Amino acid sequence: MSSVSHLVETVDYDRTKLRIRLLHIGFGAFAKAHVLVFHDEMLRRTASDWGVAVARLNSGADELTGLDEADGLFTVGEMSGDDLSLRQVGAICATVHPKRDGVDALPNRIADPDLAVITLTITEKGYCLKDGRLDEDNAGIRRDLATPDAPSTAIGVLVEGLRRRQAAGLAGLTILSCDNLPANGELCRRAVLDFAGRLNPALAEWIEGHCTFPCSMVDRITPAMTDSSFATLENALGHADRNGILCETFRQWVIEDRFAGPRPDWHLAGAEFVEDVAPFEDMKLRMLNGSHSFLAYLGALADKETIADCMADPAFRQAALNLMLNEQAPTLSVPDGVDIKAYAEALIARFENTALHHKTTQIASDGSQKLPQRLLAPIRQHLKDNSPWPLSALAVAAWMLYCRGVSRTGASLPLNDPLSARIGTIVQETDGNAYVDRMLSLSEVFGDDLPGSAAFGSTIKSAYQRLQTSDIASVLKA
Ligand code: CS2
Repeated sequence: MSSVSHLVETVDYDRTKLRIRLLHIGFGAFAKAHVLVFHDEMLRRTASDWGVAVARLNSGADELTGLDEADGLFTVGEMSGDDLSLRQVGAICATVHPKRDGVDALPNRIADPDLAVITLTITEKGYCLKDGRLDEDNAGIRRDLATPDAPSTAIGVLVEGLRRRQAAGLAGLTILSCDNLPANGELCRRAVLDFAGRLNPALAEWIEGHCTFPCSMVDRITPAMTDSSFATLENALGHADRNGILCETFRQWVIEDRFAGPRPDWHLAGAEFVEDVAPFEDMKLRMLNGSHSFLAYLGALADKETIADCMADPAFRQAALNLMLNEQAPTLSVPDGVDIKAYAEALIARFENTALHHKTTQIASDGSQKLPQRLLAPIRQHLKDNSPWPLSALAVAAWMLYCRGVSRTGASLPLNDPLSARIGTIVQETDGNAYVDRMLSLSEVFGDDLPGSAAFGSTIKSAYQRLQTSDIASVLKA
C-alpha cells in the first residue's frame, strides 16, 4: 500500500439540516460500509434532511462514544488490490447504547415522532428464531418477556419502542432487516409479532396494521478491522481514524418496496427498490455466502488464513467456481437480467481481492446459523431432483470437522457459535460416523427431514471420511 495520503471525499452536505429519521440498530463494520455509505451517497446527491442515529445493544459503548467525540464522522476506505479510495461519512447525528444511556434511551428513540425507518444488522442469531418463529426458550427472550420495559434483545427493544409509539398515538414505522437470511423482513416481522402477541394481542395487531417489514438483499464484503487494517487506513488518511472501516469497492442493496411511511431516496445511491427480493436473496445467499462458508471451513482446515489465500490455490478456486455453477446456480430462479455465469465469475474476482484479508475463521463463525440457508437449502433441492451435490457435501462435512477445533496440521480453530456448548459435548463423546450422526441430530441446523434421509447421511459421512483421511486440496480436485 502506498504511503502517500489519498484524496478523501469529504462531506459536502449541510449536516445542520439533518433530523433523525433513520435509526440503525446493530451498528458494526458492515453497517458502516454498507447502509451508511448508501445513505451518505444519497445525502451527497440530493438536498435531504434524513439524519441517522446508530445504536448497539451489547458491546461497543466505548466505540460509540469514540464516534461522538469525532462528531459522528468516520472514514470508509474502499479497496481493490493496491487501490484505496476514501470517503468521509457524515450522516450520523447521534449514537445510542443502553448500557451507557440507560435502558429507556433506545425505546424512546424509536418513539420519537420524527423517526420513520429502522434498519437492522443484528446477525442471524439476533432474531432469536426457531423454525421460523420466535424462540421463547431463548434466554434473552425469556428475560425480555418477563421485564418488557427493560429489554435487552433487539426484538424486545423493537416491541417496547413500538408500544411507546402506539401509546403516544404516533404513526407506524418501516423496519428493514439487512441481515443475511432469506425472507429476512418476514422473519423479523414474525419474531416481533410473536413477542408482542405474548405481551398484548392488541399491540401485535397495531404493529401488524401500522408497520412494514420489507425484505432486503445486502452485499458488501467487509472484514473485521485489525491492527494492520487500521494502520493501512492511517497511512492513507495521514492520521488515525479508530471509527474507520475498510471494505471492497462492490456494493449492492435490493429492497422490497413496501414502506409504511416516507422512504429515503436510496435509489440515488444505487439501491434497487423491487417488488420481490426473494430471487436476489437466494442468489446472493447461496452463490456468495454459500461459497464463502465452503471456502471458510475447507480453507481453515487447510491452514489458509484468508479467502484470498484460498483463491490463490487453483484447487480451491476451481472448486468454488464449480460449486457456484454446478450446485448452486441450478437451484435458483435467477432474477431477470442477471447473467448467472458472469455473476459467479464476478464473485470469484471479488474473493481474489488480496487487499481484504478476510479471515476464513471469521466467516466460519456461527455456522449453525448460516448452514441452513447457505448450503442445506440447495442440498434439499438436489435431494428432491436427484442431482449430485458433492461439493456442498464437502462443505457440510468440513463444518463438522472444523467444529472439532483443529486443522489438518493440528493448528487450533476457534469455535464461535451459539450452539458451541452442545457441539462441544458431541465432540467429546463421539468420533467418526457416530459423530456425524450426532451432529445431524441438531435439529436447529438440519431440521427434522435431513437426519431421516439415508442419502443425505451417507453422502455426508463419506465426505467426512475423505476429509479426515486425505489432503484437502486432493479431495477438492477429486
Ligand atoms: C460472510 C458475509 O461472514 C460471513 O458469513 O459470508 O459477511 C459476507 O462477506 C457478506 O454477506 C458479503 O455481502
